[in-house]
Amino acid sequence: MNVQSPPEKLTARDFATDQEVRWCPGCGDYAILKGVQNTLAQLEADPKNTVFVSGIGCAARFPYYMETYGFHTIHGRSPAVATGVKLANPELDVWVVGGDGDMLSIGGNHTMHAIRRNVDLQILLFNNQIYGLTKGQYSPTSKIGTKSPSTPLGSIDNPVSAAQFALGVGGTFIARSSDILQKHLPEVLKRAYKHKGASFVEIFQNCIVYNDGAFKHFTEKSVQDEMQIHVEHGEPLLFGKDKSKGLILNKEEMRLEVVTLGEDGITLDDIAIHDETNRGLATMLAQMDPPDYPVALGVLYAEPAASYEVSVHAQIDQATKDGDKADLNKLLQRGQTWTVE
Ligand SMILES: Cc1ncc(C[n+]2csc(CCOP(=O)(O)OP(=O)(O)O)c2C)c(N)n1
Ligand code: SF4
Repeated sequence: MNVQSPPEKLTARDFATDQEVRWCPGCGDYAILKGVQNTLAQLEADPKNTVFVSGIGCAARFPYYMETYGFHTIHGRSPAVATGVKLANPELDVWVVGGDGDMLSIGGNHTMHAIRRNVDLQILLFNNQIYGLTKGQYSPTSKIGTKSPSTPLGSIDNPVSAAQFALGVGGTFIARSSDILQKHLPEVLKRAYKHKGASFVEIFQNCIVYNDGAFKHFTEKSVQDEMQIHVEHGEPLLFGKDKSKGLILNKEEMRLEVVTLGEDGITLDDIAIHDETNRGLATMLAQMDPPDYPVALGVLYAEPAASYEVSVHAQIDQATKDGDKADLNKLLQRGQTWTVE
């Protein structure tokens, strides 16, 4: 008698390839790679059904290191390739990985359309506020004043906020985490994976060589309690050591305000509750910046909506059922043609 043993559970290591990882020692990308591999193991994902698609950049080397299918495509075009993969094979889990330059500069247009169409992809944007691979030019997320080889006097462009961009183009899932939050990141990625539609996750990532410490004002241990707020649906927006601070909604000015519990008669009842289905609240959270506000991390916004590939296939099925048999000759002869004499 043949006794079938249950399939072995995969571990994070099973999602790692034998490729030599070519990131600088200490790069935040290593921690994100580990976080993604852990997440896939926890989700019991099937490597045969998983695809990583990337453009060009340091972050975009990601598919080489994942023991799954993968495409290393061209700069800024990964959302287009990933959309094609998902449309052709809707049963695949498709992840898109890229840097802030790849996804918001040359690829901004492609990222916008994947998000607004709500293609069922997990889009991971590694934001290091710089171009890493091409040696440290400023990027569309760089802060004003960033001195780089392409801005020796300091950049003068207003930076784009990745999360606000995704919210603005109608994204149905927008979340944020950081390379050093090894527990938080997999939780956010799991939520992204489960969301049907485009899940956009901005991951703050330290480029130790060209922009070291870009996020230390909210990620360093000494300040993280005061400068980070981890939002959770249905929970009060509390932060700080001992959760002694919170956010209230100033309804007259339509903005969030930082308060301290116990001061000026503020109690827990005054604190705003996070509602991840409220796009307005998510936008206010995405706008917050130190030193006046903490940085909001976690799922800022999530809303169920029809996923693009489902709608496309439903439309094709319907048209096939309802329509006449496709006849190319009839189409060509239908009259709207002319002859140049
Ligand atoms: C069409 C085209 N233009 C420019 C480049 C050069 N290039 C390669 S990666 C890159 C930017 C990388 O920065 P980012 O996307 O932020 O990723 P990181 O390297 O920081 O992870 C640029 C400009 C290219 N490869 N192709
Ligand atoms: S240049 Fe920066 S982003 Fe690229 S591998 Fe090195 S540390 Fe990482």
